[in-house]
Amino acid sequence: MTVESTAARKPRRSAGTKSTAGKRTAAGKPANSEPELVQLLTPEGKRVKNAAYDSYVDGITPEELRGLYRDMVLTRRFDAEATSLQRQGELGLWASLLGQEAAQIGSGRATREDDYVFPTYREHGVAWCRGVDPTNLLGMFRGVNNGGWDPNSNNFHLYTIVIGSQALHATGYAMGVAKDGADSAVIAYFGDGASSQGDVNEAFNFAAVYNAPVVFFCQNNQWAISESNEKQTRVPLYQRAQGFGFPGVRVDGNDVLASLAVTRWALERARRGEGPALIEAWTYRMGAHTTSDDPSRYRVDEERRAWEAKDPILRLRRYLEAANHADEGFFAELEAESEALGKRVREAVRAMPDPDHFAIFENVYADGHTLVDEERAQFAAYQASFADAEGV
Ligand SMILES: Cc1ncc(C[n+]2csc(CCOP(=O)(O)OP(=O)(O)O)c2C)c(N)n1
Ligand SMILES: [Mg+2]
Repeated sequence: MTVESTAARKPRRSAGTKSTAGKRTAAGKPANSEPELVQLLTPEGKRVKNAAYDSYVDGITPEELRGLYRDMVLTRRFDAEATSLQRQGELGLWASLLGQEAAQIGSGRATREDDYVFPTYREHGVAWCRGVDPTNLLGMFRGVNNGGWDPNSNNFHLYTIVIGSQALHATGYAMGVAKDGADSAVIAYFGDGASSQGDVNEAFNFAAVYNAPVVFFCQNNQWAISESNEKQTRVPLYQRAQGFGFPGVRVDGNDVLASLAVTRWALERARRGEGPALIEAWTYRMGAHTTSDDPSRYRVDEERRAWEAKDPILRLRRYLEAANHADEGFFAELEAESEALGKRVREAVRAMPDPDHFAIFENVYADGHTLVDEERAQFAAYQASFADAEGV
């Protein structure tokens, strides 16, 4: 549903489950009870114990923790630059990841080089972890290419706009991985809104029945454009997995350490042949859906403010400082690195050449196709007609 169709409605006040208060779910729990949220770092930056997931991050070094912090800061900086570039008319559109850095960096850093990632369109942090140059993410949003990178160079598939379809691609790919006898895993990213798509539910079922080594990583950022997640589901999303026959976990998606631990758990069990898992990363889209959206038309500021207090970057910084894992020099250097990244991104975007008119016909079929040849010829004739007009 688009923003236009909901604009007349009153903004809702919170993301609770008030309408079902007092009722009980099929599982027998009160519908308004808080589902268990895996958290290793509180918003205040305190490390809390978790018997089930601590072992996945036990050996993490101060250097690795600083690395996660650096990843999140640089990703946020890149994202802010891209938003500004859109406002300056350099990009046609941008889908910001602001607020979702921990979910993406934690899960992205859990992947192994030979794993394969199927993103949606907002996974700039995961792309960063996979080694995709951030400037490559911008070509499609500038309208100068149809993707921007070779998916097989980093095992990071192209951005997918058709909501939820990549869950099926990932599952099919994972079934192939299993048939090859490889021990790599696949991870599919999608949103809370996508969870309502048939494709995602079909993917869940195929993955379960074929025991495919795929992790479904749902970033529940509370909104699907202007539609709140109350409109997507009557049960917490992670509980859907149970009905398909695989485990589901809700993780604090603003906690990078917890996101890393839970994704490692899910990927490792997939690699061992134990099948799919669903991770619901509980997070918040701090910005607009895209630069074409105006969230003030459908949500209230106090909701955003409540999530600001749970900022993923701030909480890791508090932890690093309290544990003496990072000094002023580290933060100053990172600031300089962010500035340099911003400059590089701005310069790269402005220097992007316009595409060759005929590039659209490439990469449709591996070996070409007569229909595409025909269309190319028609397009060439159309282009040539302008040359005639100019000559008159
Ligand atoms: C099949 C399909 N239906 C509708 C759309 C229009 N659309 C684009 S983004 C979006 C909302 C997606 O929300 P969610 O899955 O929560 O992801 P988020 O944008 O919040 O990351 C919709 C409905 C689309 N791109 N594809
Ligand atoms: Mg969403």
